[in-house]
Amino acid sequence: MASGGQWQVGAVSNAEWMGISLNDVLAMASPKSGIVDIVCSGAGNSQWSRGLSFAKAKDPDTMLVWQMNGEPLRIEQGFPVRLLVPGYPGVAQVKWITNIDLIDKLYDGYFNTTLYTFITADGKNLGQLTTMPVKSIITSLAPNASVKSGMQTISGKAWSGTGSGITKVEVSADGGKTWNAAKIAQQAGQWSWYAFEYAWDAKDGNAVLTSRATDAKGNVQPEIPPFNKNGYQYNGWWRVPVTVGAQAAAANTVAPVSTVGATTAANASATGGNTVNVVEKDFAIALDKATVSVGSVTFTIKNDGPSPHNLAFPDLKKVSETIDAGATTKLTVDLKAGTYTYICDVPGHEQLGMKGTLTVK
Ligand SMILES: [Cu+2]
Repeated sequence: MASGGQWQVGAVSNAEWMGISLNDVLAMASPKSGIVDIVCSGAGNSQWSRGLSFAKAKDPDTMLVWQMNGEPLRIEQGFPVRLLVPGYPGVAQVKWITNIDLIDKLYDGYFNTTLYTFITADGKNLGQLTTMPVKSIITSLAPNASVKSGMQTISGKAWSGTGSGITKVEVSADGGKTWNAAKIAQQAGQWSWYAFEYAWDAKDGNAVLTSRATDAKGNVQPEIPPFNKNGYQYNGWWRVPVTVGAQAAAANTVAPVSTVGATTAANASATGGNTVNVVEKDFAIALDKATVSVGSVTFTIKNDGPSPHNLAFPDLKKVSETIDAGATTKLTVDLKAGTYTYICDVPGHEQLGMKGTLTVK
């Protein structure tokens, strides 16, 4: 698991800001030619500074702001003045600004070169996070919801860090095999999120709802984006499996899973030698045994999908190393009696259905 906040499907908000174009402030300093980055420093608990390209700094929509939604910024929001870089991730929005330096090379600070960078599966650093990719999610239904059959409105939000605006949102009820145009119901400018709606005629049975947004630059939300180790800027299709109509009642009768292993003396007489073969695919995990004996259990995990996966037992804080596509690895866990959930720990994958349960007795 990557360290830091576990954002799951992410976090986004919209607000109305008051401030001044950073460009107008920079112009007062009469910058010399050859400026590459500006470095904004903030008065946090520890020294915080992050570089921003001079080009983005001069974008008229990049601002120094002191009000949000008509109120002065609160301390935790960056009072008295913070940076607002539309379309960029939170790390670019430096709070409590104390000074701005203009430099003639790329800034080599920790938050530009080490953290908040894209790291490939084999450890290569592809550089800092900048523009957020086009993304959408369905918000009107949670995964595994039960719904009545018939016409209903599916709704959600779409946005793009390019600031070009969202031109199209499509909704699929079959996990992405076929797509239908959704209606843009509301937006508040090209940097805002766009609310979308889709009138769905739900038929009895199982369905997998998902959405796909396209921005005015022609970027289309991918099914699975390129992997990076910290899961930054994940924008793959958000899948919402639902049960429709008569089958919904039956689906509801599945008992909730207990995830707490009972503490017993049974461990002292652990049988050992348990092995479980695991196959991970997009987007499912299969174990060849649903039940194992108490004691040391070794999982042989094969990744049969096109992207990296992990096997994780969140209740135990046990996570396998990252398993690249086509690779096999082992994970040994000491298990007490109980029922355990297992998931893929790569951001978003558990939500995509990569989870299950294992009984130990
Ligand atoms: Cu996975």
